[in-house]
Amino acid sequence: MRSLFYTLGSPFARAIRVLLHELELDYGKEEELTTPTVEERAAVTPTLQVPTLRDKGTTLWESGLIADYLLSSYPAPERGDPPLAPHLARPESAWEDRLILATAQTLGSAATIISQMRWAGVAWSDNDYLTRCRDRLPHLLGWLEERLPDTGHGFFGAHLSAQDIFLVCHLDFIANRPLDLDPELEKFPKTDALVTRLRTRPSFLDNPILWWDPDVTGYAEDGRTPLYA
Ligand SMILES: N[C@@H](CCC(=O)N[C@@H](CS)C(=O)NCC(=O)O)C(=O)O
Repeated sequence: MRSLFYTLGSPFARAIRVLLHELELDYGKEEELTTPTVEERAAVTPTLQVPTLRDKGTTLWESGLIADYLLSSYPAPERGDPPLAPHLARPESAWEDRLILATAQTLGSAATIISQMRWAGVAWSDNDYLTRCRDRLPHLLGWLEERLPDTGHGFFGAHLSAQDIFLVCHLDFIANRPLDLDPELEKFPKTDALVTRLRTRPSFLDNPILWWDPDVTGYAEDGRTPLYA
């Protein structure tokens, strides 16, 4: 049985959940509400991180590799507007496509490091390394913006790419955490339009990113509205 280990808040895991939805693949939801112990995580993956996928007797971690595995192993349905691209990278631009994904993932790492440290009591503005992580954002977004063809399409033009999915998941994460981070998307109109479009796609609506701050104790019956003590 296929299963995915994830936390609700992880943007890396959300991208894999969106991709599984796009590929119309069922999976067991090993959802963690609290952080498991090191031993519990280590029993599943040496990275101690989510997402981790189990499929056909194999265990995989690192979200970009999981996306590559899923797109290489399962056919992309020719539904959706636009339909999902059948590969992680197009043969004619394999390295450029992989570089776009790696760059989106660097943006996700910068945001999640800032977030983890925020809850450990260190704001990005209090720490030189975290300030550098914050300073990466406009450079990464500027570079990615140049690779989008126009305000009506994602990185692959006529197809939805894993690159589109990861970038929007990382930007939605930033938008749903009180991290004092403003990606200033008005300066990146093609990226802004991509975020707006994907937010209404069924795979994104079915796997929402939830608002979270340390005082949130749970979510209302709608599964989205945060509850406070
Ligand atoms: N490079 C990893 C990053 C995954 C990651 O940072 N996951 C976070 C949640 S957003 C996590 O598990 N953090 C707990 C930890 O690092 O111990 C990937 O792409 O899967």
